[in-house]
Amino acid sequence: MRVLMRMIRSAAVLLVVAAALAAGGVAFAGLGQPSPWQMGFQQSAAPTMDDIIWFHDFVLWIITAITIFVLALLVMVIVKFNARANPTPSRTTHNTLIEVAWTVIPVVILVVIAVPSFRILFVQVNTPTSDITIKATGKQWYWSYSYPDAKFEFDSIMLKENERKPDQPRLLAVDNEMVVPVNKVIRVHVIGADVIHAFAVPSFGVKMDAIPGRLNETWFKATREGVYYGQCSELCGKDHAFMPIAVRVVSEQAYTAWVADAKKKFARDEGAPATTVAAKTGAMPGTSGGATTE
Ligand SMILES: [Cu+2]
Repeated sequence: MRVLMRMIRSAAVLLVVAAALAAGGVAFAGLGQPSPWQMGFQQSAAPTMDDIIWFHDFVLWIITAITIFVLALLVMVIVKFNARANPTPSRTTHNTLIEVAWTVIPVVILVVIAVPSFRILFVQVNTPTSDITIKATGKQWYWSYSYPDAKFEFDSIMLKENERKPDQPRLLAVDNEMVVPVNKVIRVHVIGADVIHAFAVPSFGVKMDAIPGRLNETWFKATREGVYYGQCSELCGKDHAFMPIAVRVVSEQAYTAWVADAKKKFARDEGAPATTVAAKTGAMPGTSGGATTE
């Protein structure tokens, strides 16, 4: 009995510590990038991610309640029905009421989880009328962004240690960020040029496979200006960890100015091949050429 009490006491202490850490995690969570000692998600900057965070917290409450309930039942069985406390066990084998209850209640719980889950899934899958379309192409090992309406395309390569400014995060900052205006629906067409990659930006709640020969679509609406980082999220070869995604969300005016600039900066001869950086990526850390597929 004393052992049991000690176990319950240490479980309670653990719960309090976990709750304190979880509450602190909200403060630790970075905007657009991970932060030291972060618990939970990165801060949301899009309605889709608000939904995901809400759903995560909602399911966490349900799981916690179920876990505590099952633990209480186990403790009850251990205490009340051990050989010493209950030397002559009952021979009962059926109880209709309990059997109906333990079938119906889990079904009700699953329905309660399924309804908001499907609602969020439908919102994610159906792109609303979009303001801008951008095509993100995953390549070994960098991303290319094409703005078909403005007719330019550019490559986005991770900055090496000596190229990075002090305020830019390691292994996430890139030379040319994808730029989008704030509060606009951005439709992202995602495709792979060589192997399967995945376009993922945690703060926007976006993750979509980039598959060669298949055009996938996702969308986001960034509601706060800033720089948001993501990473390729499909093992795609040896430099999988070195092809980050950086999205800069700016005001509408700043976006228009950037597009005008980018049209000149990324202008190219229509006859030239789509990508001209194959040689440049050869200089990535530890790269000596040779394709790896996953
Ligand atoms: Cu990749």
